Amino acid sequence: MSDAAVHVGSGKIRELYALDDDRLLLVASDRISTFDVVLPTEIPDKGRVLTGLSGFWFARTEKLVPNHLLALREDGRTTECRRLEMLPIECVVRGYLSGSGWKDYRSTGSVCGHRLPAGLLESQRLPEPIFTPATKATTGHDENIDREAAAALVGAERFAEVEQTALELYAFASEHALERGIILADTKLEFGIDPDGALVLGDEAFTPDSSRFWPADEYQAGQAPPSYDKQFVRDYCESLGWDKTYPGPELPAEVVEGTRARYIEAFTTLTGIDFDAYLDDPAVVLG
Ligand code: Q0Z
Repeated sequence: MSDAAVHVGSGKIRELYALDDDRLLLVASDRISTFDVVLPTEIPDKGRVLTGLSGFWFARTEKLVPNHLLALREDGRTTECRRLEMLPIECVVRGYLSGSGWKDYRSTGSVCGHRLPAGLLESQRLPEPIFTPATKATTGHDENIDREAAAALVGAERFAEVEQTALELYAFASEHALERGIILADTKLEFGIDPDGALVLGDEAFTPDSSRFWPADEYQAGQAPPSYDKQFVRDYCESLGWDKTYPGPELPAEVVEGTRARYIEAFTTLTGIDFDAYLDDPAVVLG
């Protein structure tokens, strides 16, 4: 990384640096979280898999919406990006009923103001994908909000634009994934505005950390599907009887190796690109 880069933000998994007034570096670590706790053991190459996947999706969706990607660095885990004015909402699209969407549906019959048919099961595919914005919580969990609340935060015109764009992006990526045996149950997108006022896709895109990936061949409505990437970690943590509060447990080598293999399998399955080719030259995902 450039010596001049100034650290400007930390997520649980990623770090953000400013290169100059117009450019940021987004660095994906190999940290992994489960049940909202970052574990003390890393998954080698996880940050490279997620960076490569985001780059792949950015390159393939740039006709739908411009994005912040400027370049992938040789380390495979660092994205150079345009610095944007980020919108103050998380742009979630759900094609299936899971997580907070399922919880909200069970208690109210609606998700973010979308009235849904009665009798839906956990994990069931929705009649059509829905845009379910959330506020960005500085601590704790994002809070689902309805379209009126989201429009109040970004303006009615911008709201209509991000809703339409997020639904188009989800349709594209979920169809691509399903053709390769992966259900993209839902996803969280973040958008910003460039100096010309144009909407730009930022952050990460359609990674297993920003989306629920489910193996299509094991999918069944009415049960919580296994996570494509984190199931070994969850199963191991459940087997310990850990109370899911900090600190989390160390992972044994076989759980680390199995999980690493799943991340790399997701990369290869979705991109059709050999992961070693990505390590050799990260720009292969942009072609
Ligand atoms: C992304 C985040 C991370 C902590 C700000 N292109 C952009 N322009 C302006 N701001 C951002 C971006 Cl991506 C931006 N985040 C999320 C990422 C660590 C927080 F790596 N915050």
